[in-house]
Amino acid sequence: MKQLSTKITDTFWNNYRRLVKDQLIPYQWAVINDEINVTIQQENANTLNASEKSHAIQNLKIAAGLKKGKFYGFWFQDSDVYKWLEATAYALRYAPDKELQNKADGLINLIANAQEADGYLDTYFQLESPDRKFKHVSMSHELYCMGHYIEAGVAYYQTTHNQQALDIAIKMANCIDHNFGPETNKLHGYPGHPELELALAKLAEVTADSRYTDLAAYMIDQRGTEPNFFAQQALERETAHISELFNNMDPDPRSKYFQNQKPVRKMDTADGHAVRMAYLLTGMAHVARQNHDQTLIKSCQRLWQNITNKQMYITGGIGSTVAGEAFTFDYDLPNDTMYCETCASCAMTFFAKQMQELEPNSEFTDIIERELFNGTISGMSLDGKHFFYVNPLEVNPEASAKDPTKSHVKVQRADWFGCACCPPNLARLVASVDQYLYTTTNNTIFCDQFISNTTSFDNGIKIEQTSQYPWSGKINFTITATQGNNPDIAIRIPGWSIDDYQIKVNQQLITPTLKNGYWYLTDLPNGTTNVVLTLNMSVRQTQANPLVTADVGKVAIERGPLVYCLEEADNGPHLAQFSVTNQPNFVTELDDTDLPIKFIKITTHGQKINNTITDLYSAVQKLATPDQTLTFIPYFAWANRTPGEMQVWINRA
Ligand code: FUB
Ligand code: ZN
Repeated sequence: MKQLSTKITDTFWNNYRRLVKDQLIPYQWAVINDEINVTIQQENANTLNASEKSHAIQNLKIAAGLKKGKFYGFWFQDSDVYKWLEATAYALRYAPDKELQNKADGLINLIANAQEADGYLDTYFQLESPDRKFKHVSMSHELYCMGHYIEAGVAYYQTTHNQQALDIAIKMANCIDHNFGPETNKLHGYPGHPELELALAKLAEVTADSRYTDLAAYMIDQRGTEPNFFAQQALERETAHISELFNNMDPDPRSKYFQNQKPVRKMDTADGHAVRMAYLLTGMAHVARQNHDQTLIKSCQRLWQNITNKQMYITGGIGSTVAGEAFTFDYDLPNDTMYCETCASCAMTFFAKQMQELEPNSEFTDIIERELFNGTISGMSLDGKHFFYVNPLEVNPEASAKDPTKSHVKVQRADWFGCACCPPNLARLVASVDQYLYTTTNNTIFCDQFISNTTSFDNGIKIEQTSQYPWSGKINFTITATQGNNPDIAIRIPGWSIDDYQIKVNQQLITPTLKNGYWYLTDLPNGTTNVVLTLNMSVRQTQANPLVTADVGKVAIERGPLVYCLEEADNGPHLAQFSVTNQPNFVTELDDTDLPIKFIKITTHGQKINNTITDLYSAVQKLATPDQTLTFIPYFAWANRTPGEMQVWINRA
């Protein structure tokens, strides 16, 4: 069974999709074409200097022989262009735009001209280092960039039937297949930054050519084996005294950073660079499904459990440290030094979707919801013009300014970044959010997300979903069936409402039973069936496992799918001195400030330490904690007003 067409009618998501189409896509186009002056932010005090402009399209023009000049910018910047193209492909589905499509067609033509005859395309190596192609794959990002093109080419072809877009992708994949693989005359390598694997799995589906799945499967299993490919290439460089741009950034070849410490099937914990890990897992889950590979599925499940039960922030963020933008160890979830890259939350969404496709279960779609409504969209300002790379759960502006270990924790979103991976990643996710609403199997349609839409399926089923989600928990489903032999309709009951929800079918209250977190409507008759799901939208206080030292004695405030936070703009400074009382009286009301999105804020009475002490240390004494109104706003909406402190986890009185 297939989802044919989806029209999103949702106020909340249509606003984000409009921002992507009307702000982000044109803005990024101007950036990659060097048409506007933007302030390009350096990621943190220790990284490469920010570039002053993108030069990404110019690099392609030079590679295509249309311009003279040298390569400029981040060496994996081609991927920015490809992510722009992918986001555009999705946006054109909900907002057809001839002018934009013409731009994208022209870009594809340029990419085709920049691509070499054998299918290779990476402007850094073509322009700077043609004799070093595929010689330093741990850090070169050639396979990462080409993976991003393959994803974009597939998406653009699916939207517009532009054959050239797909042909470039096929030529590229064939080039990689020609160079990498188990045969003795090929490189026994795999990407330093996983991405290609998941792209090849997509290409295999659209071309119905299993060679691409085989190549992805080979790379997945070759990773972490001995003789270690990255170590071999490092030795070759050393022997030939070759030093490259990224030599001094290259971690140990067998390091967890690259997920190259052992074969993936032997991994029990998610380690290393968080985006790399989550992209790798996305590819693994997709390839495991294509190959019916049970042990690979088991590995995905094990690593899924490890991340979501022990290494994920309540916002859906992953990556506990800036050092290597990486996972650290179980339950290590510091709130003010973490990384939680926007890309990592996007990547977790991709991974969760692939897990859901393997075997539908609300544990996956609950996480997609957590990511969609919290850790991903926090990466963009409410006006769609500024972006976070790092998404903290606690911020003190003075610490960010003066503590070098917190220089990556920004208080305000940036115009753009030297390493601009995050904004276009978010753009492609938001523009393709319709792909996360349903999962179909042979006999069941799973309603995964509560985002108002009208969707038709290839067996004559039409589902119209309407709600004021995430503000209201009442969701209406109007299901129309015409062909008989109708599938089951399974509706997710979110984990946060599992103890209190109500379902009415054609106005009749029913007593539901759940399977894997879904309620099944069976024996669907032809005609129209109305289902109303009512979820419990009471404000929740959530605690973390006591092994999370950063959160001991603290609570987070949640309502529906949203995580809330305290901001200085509402509450004044020194948020660490605030606490929620034992019996808070939560009140929800519409925020009346003139921010571009209207949201529900939460207030309650709480306490704040009355700090009358002047000594740094003094004998213990009970400090007065007068009542104080606490105001919480949705986490995604923080940092849209005067910069100040922010905190998700708050003391319990
Ligand atoms: O290496 C390419 C991208 O740059 C990664 O995905 C991000 O984490 C950033 O390091
Ligand atoms: Zn990123």
